[in-house]
Amino acid sequence: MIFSLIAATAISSIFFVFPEVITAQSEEKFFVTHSGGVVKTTGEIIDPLYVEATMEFDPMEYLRDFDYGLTSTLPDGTTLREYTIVAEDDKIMEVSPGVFYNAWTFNGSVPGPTIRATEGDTVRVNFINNGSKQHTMHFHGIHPAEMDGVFEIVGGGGGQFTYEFIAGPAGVHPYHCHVMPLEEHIVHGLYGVFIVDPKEGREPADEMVMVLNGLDTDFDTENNFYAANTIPFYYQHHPIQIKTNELIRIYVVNMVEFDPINNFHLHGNLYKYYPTGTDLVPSFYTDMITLSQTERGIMEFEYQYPGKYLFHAHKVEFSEKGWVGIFLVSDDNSDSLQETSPTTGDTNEYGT
Ligand SMILES: [Cu+2]
Repeated sequence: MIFSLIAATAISSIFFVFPEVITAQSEEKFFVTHSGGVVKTTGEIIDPLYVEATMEFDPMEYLRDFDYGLTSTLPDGTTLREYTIVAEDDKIMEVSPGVFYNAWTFNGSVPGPTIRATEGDTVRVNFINNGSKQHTMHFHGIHPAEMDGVFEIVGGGGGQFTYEFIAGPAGVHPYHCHVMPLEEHIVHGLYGVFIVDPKEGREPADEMVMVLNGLDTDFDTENNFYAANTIPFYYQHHPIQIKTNELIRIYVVNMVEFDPINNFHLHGNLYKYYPTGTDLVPSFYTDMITLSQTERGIMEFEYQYPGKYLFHAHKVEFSEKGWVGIFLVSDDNSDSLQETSPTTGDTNEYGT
């Protein structure tokens, strides 16, 4: 009896000493997470009991949210923009009911904030790694080697690094962690968008950011879901409201790993496309672009006719697994469409 009590105490103290060893409701499967914890699952999702921190993400807010940083003027008259970016890992996000995604985040979200500056500005990023693993920030664009975020590894638990460079060239660029294994650090969500506006600016428009992502929810190096801005089917259930005859500008970045290509098809319209956004003259007028890893660009269009239009991957597997959305176009002379609860995705007179 005493021995069994001692044994029970020993077993329970082992459990507390190694809290990563957690048993789910079923013993069908188990695997080792990236942080070394052993997790048992009932199927293809992580048991939420394992969760260290959950996270919320609002794709509608993210869509038009630009971080211009803390702005000041340098002695030479140019603009300094300062940003603070905090990396964390091992958060859990419920991307669809019952589907959990192990998210590693910049400033608590996937994607991280859209960092925006004008060509020639000095960008200073105060990077803090509050994760349990090593991380960095690697910006695409032009900068000195030591600002490339590859060899200057930033340790977890509060490691810091300051990235500073002149913003350029004008265009849309990704930023992402560049610690090995790179694929793992990217697919967990350590990426975001860096927009560099040309000095002369662009024509006023309703501007949006769409990051195309793949979600590997079961760690088998295949994507289980796809999305524009992380949540599968989000903009189908919550159509994006725009107006006729208004210029729409989308900064699109493909961050899908594992699958070699992605694409973007727009219904009932064509768009001007500026690959990488580096030229002020569009290269294509099309309704379909194909994007490989980190390939990106700027799309511009306006709708002539009001109504409901799909946009989605024409790789049908991707659209059927979440990469699909709707533009709800209202007549610029009337607000009639806006009065029909378009944000709920409920059926209305337009058949949403
Ligand atoms: Cu990383």
